[in-house]
Amino acid sequence: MNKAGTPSSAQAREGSTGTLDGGKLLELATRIKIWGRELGFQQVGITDTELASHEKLLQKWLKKGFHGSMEYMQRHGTLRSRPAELVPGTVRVISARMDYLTAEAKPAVDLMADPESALVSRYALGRDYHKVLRKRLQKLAERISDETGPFGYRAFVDSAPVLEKALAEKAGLGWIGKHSNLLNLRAGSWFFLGEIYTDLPLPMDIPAENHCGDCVRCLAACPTGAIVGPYQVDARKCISYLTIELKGPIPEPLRPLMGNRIFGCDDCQLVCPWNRFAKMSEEPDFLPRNGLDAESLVQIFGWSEAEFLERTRGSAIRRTGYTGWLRNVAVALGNVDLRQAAHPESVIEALQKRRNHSSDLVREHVEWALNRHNKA
Ligand code: B12
Ligand code: SF4
Ligand code: SF4
Repeated sequence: MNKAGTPSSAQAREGSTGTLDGGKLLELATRIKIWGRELGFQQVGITDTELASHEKLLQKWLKKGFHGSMEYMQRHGTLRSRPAELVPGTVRVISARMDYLTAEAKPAVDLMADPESALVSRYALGRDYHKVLRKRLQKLAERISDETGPFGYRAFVDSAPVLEKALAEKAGLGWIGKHSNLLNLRAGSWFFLGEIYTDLPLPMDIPAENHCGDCVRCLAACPTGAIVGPYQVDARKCISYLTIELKGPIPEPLRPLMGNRIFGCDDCQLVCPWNRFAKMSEEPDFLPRNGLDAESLVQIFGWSEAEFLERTRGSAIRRTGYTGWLRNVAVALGNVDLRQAAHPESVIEALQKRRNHSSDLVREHVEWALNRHNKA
């Protein structure tokens, strides 16, 4: 999800307060957490920059090629695992999480049971989280500087080479589960992460403990077997990667396993027992937009590029691009079981209408889908 280039766009101020004593820093850390909640974060924690063990695991992951075509995951060398190399002077990281599941969205399980409907992952139904969290982190940094005077900081939300989950785990926000998402004892895993790198030597929080125990539900539930071992996701098999990050054709053996998941995937989180404790977000920005939680595949396959751009304005879905979107929907249409479909003829018609699309990518996926229905 991170298309980070250089860490340039975050607001920055050089210099530091320098003279805060231990008592004042403790008081400041407490207030930062209160301000964070006032700004809509459910939890804020603080940690240092030491990530040596995670660095090794990241390197192993890269060596196995699990990042696939996400070249940005290896582009930055050790910057991702060494915060002070990315932003010189950083000694602490303020990590924050924000819940995104809303009660208003049509439940994912209902959409899964109806293969003619489009299943968009929960995180992408509302406004693009990068923008939402980044703005709030910026406000948090401004509140800190109102109190302390100018200090060195940079705010990130999946916008630079940052090991967000490892930092959040160390800052006590939750543990990295076997599905590799961060999850929390009282809040499950339906939340985003963002962080502020700072030169303020704030007191640190206690890292969260792992509570996965013997559970392997997420590994068993993954439709494509992308969780190749506990804590290890081979992104090349992950539906989230296939529908969002991958720009070319989706490998054919994986297509039938994708069902109606057209943007991202939530299966490993849906089965996680800790998500029973997930709290609903009251953040208006995360409310489903433009009916994206309840569209039919046939309907959205008919969208023109202008409609696609209109309906996904301000949404993370823009990331996949119009042809990527059509590619994904074509696969989902190919996966509809026509014997159980309420409108089997409209599925075939929709695909046939796209047979001559100008993009090779779209045409190839449409042919594949028609082939599955013996209509090629
Ligand atoms: C690349 C990426 C992806 C890739 C790869 C996923 C991955 N696991 O790395 C793809 C496209 C598949 C993806 C998918 C999703 N992503 Co994503 N993604 C990222 C990104 C940009 C980097 C993650 C990263 O550093 N990967 C590198 C690998 C090495 O990390 P890792 O798999 O977590 O491995 C760690 C541990 O598992 C452990 N480990 C690794 N191997 C081993 C082996 C053993 C034996 C052990 C014990 C431990 C261990 O150490 C590693 C280092 O800490 C982050 C944002 C960021 N900058 O951090 C968002 C981020 C992780 N994604 C996020 C989300 C929401 C998702 C999806 C849920 C979206 C969706 N619904 O489709 C899915 C979830 C899929 C999944 N099960 O991971 C959120 C997660 C929030 C949370 N609660 O954790 C993040 C943090 C973005 C954000 N700012 O909120 N994502
Ligand atoms: S997001 Fe879906 S495909 Fe990816 S690891 Fe989780 S269950 Fe598997
Ligand atoms: S499903 Fe089970 S193993 Fe997977 S993250 Fe949740 S608790 Fe851990």
